[in-house]
Amino acid sequence: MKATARACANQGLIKYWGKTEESGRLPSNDSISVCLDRLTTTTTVEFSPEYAHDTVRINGAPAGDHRVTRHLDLVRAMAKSTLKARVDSQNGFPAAVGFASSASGFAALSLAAASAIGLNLSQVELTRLARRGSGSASRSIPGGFSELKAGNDEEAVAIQLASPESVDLRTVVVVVGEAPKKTPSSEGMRITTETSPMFRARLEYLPKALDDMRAALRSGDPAEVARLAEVDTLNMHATMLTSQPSLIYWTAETVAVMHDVRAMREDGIPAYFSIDAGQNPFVNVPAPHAEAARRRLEQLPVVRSTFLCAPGGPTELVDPPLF
Ligand code: 2P0
Repeated sequence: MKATARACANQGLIKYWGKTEESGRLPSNDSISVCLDRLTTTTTVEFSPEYAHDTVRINGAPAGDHRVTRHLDLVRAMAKSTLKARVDSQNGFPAAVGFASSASGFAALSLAAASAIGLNLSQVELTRLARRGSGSASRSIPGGFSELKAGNDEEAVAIQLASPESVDLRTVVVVVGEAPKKTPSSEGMRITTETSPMFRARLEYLPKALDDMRAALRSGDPAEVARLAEVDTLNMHATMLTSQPSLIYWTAETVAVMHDVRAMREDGIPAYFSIDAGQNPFVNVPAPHAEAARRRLEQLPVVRSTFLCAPGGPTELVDPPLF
């Protein structure tokens, strides 16, 4: 009863920030993202009567991660099983890049655990399970460019909107710092929804932003996808900045990259920034300009390293197992 799955992390293009219900991780708004092919997590899960309790190792180190155990409880309840599990999870990118891996982590865990315990879930059912581990994980299941719907537990599922190959977009992942964010996403979302006077305005703005992004994906226009993601980044961060207490995920280095990306555009490179809940920006750019954008970013003194990513595929079962 062992299975191994690999999932990509994803970048919010029209971002998810706010829940209508905490325990089921029901998002306040539809969100759209792109999977990042070089930011992957591989996870092996084995259920066995020989295990007296769950054990979890992440990147080789024991992890007392209650979120993982709670997720295993969901899978056991679905399968009507009481078997305990061993979970080993390995990120395919250096921990030092400072990216939270909850999206790729819970996507890989969901598929590996469901398969190991013998549940035969459809892709949509898997997106529902992954969402209950971490909202953004749901979007990593179908891969490519995907959308997580808002709504109740039945409705809040993810679907692929466009295949990885259908939009010629590249993402430069720009590492400017390695410290973990001070306010985790779940807590940050709660603070924003309860206190930001901009949050209601964001909910009013979102339907058109989502429609524009869906149209840009349908027409396969990478520069427009990148531009709309920058617009949405600033909108989401406006709600964070105006929360009480204020959530400022940017550092001076983040802002330096934002300004350089704007200067790049004046120099003819159609690059746009996108920032999730952290200090490290993404720079989205049509594929033919990706190397030029990356070279320029690497010359900035604030930039520690970069990863050039293409759109990634769906979460899949893989071999060999990690143990
Ligand atoms: C996104 N983020 O759309 C946005 C942009 C962060 C900013 O999805 O509480 O870590 O586990 O459901 O999935 C972060 O949300 O939050 C996120 P939980 P998650 O990518």
